[in-house]
Amino acid sequence: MMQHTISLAFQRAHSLKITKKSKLILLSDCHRGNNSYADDFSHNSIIYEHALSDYYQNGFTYIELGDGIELWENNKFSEILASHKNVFDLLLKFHQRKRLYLIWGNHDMVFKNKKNVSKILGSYFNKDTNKTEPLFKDLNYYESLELKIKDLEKTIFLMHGHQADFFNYYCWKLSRFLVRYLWKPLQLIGYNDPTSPAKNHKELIKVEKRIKKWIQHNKNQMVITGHTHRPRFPAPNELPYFNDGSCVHPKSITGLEIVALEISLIKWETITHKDGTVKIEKTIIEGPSPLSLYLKGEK
Ligand SMILES: [Mn+2]
Repeated sequence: MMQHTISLAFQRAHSLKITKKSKLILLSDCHRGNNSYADDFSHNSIIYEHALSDYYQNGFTYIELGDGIELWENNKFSEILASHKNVFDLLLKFHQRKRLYLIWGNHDMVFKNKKNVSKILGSYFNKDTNKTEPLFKDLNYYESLELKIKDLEKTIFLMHGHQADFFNYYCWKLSRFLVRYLWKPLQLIGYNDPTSPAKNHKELIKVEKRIKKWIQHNKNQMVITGHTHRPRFPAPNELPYFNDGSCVHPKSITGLEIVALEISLIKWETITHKDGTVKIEKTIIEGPSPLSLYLKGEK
């Protein structure tokens, strides 16, 4: 059944042409919250903001593979916006320069409905001026994207990944209810949500297996997702399933960069130097590997 759900996401994918000159950064699973005890993003927000501003200055296009905004634990976007204003200002700059592509995940699945996108993100109430002011105007939210490279038949398919996760795709409203009223309070005393692949290893393996099975049945289609929070970077002879990890690792964020048609898995973290200074630094964990290695063979 989930094989069909993945296929639907593939059919509905919005296509995006990329060239040798394109510079893309793929991040996901930020789960930006309201800075409360349950806001998993807040401890990494400084690292994230630095990385994002570096990508902005270097001309990158930002693609977020879902679960960017934590709308399960929070009812009010205004509180999330106020908690992470600098980050949203940066995202707005990407949007204004047409370098922002957002994909919805299970935690922000309300954006599947276009009306909710403009209702929640289109404007905000500015307390300083006492007026409602525009925010993300004409913003699109996608279920999936397909990156197309000139002269290459094969493409790269991007989605959040909960399309391979029955409970989190079809029962997301029940999941949201349980997170809000059961798992969030239980998180305080150390219990983790058993239905979340990000918090449960068995669920994670099941999701990865279903995506790999879909790849096998779909002519070795290259797929990039988030959702499980586990970074994946296959060797060219393995099934082409990539995962960008998340922005809520305990002390770092991970992502996938595509530059000059090569892909790398990168990590941004704070590093303490011998003289006691702390710096935010980027390391390349895997790659860069030419995309063409993963896009070989018949279509
Ligand atoms: Mn997710």
